[in-house]
Amino acid sequence: MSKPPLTLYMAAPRGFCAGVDRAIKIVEMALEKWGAPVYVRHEIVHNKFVVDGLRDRGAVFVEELDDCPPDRPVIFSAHGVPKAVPAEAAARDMLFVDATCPLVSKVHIEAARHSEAGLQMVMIGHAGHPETVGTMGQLPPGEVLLVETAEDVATLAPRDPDRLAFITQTTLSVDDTAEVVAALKARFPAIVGPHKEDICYATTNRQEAVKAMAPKVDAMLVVGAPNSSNSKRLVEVGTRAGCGYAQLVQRASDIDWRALDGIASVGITAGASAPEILIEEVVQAFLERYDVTMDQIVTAEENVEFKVPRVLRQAG
Ligand code: 0CN
Ligand code: SF4
Repeated sequence: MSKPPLTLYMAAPRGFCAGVDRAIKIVEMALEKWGAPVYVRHEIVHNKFVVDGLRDRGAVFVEELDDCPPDRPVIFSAHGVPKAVPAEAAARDMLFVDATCPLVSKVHIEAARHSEAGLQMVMIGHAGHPETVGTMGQLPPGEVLLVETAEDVATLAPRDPDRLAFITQTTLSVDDTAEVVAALKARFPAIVGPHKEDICYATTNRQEAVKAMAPKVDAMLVVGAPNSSNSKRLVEVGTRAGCGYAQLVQRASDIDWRALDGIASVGITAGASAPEILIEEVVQAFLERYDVTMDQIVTAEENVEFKVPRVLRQAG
């Protein structure tokens, strides 16, 4: 039986960003330098495949510092940690390496700077997400007020409405965030914003590529994990940009082939924490079932790279 024809559009950029690449390298290099086990506080990046691979090599994933022995190295995940975490690790004399993405650290520094200037912070983010917990934890309780939606802005009760600044999680929807910022500016005209957006280049670029791709395809698959904020936003952006079927898949076995019955084109992208090998696995699954024509939707080129911390660059 001949295979049905299908055009596969690959979004570019997609997949790993510089912060994820660095964070994974940090765990790999720590395992090389100090041997197993190396402890990692929280999933180094939100991807089960990445985490399982590192666990096989001797990384131990825990949620809290209390779950780490005092005499083994501990790495903090790419999403960042509240200030109390490195402080506690230092107090216990633990060897720790911070894999917080430099673009998340940039937001931490911004928050501290605004706070020193006497401004109370409003953070736009998702409650309970580790990055939001980490960023809010840069300042004492009450100094950072959280808003998740434009509606939340109405209920904010700041100390002084004229002495406010806002910061955001790095992996939000660009369009939703613009709405929240507009609501903040409408209610608090004096509110101070970041010099350069807090939403990172990788989040922005992946959303742009999806917007360009969505109207061209019958269906869109986003390779990524259900706990990955930036990956979930890509599904939403795809749906809103007009794609009738947009789904998050962790790997090829998650694809609902019946839902794809009768389609002529599929767009594929991946969140910043999804490894290329899983994207290839998904493409391979299409090649097995369809007579595929490959195409690309390129909306940006990326050349960002971050160095690993010095302690890992020094010989062991
Ligand atoms: O999926 P991630 O590990 O994290 P979120 O998108 O949930 O924040 O991707 C890396 C992003 C960072 C920090
Ligand atoms: Fe850094 Fe953005 Fe990647 Fe998060 S998604 S690790 S903030 S570059």
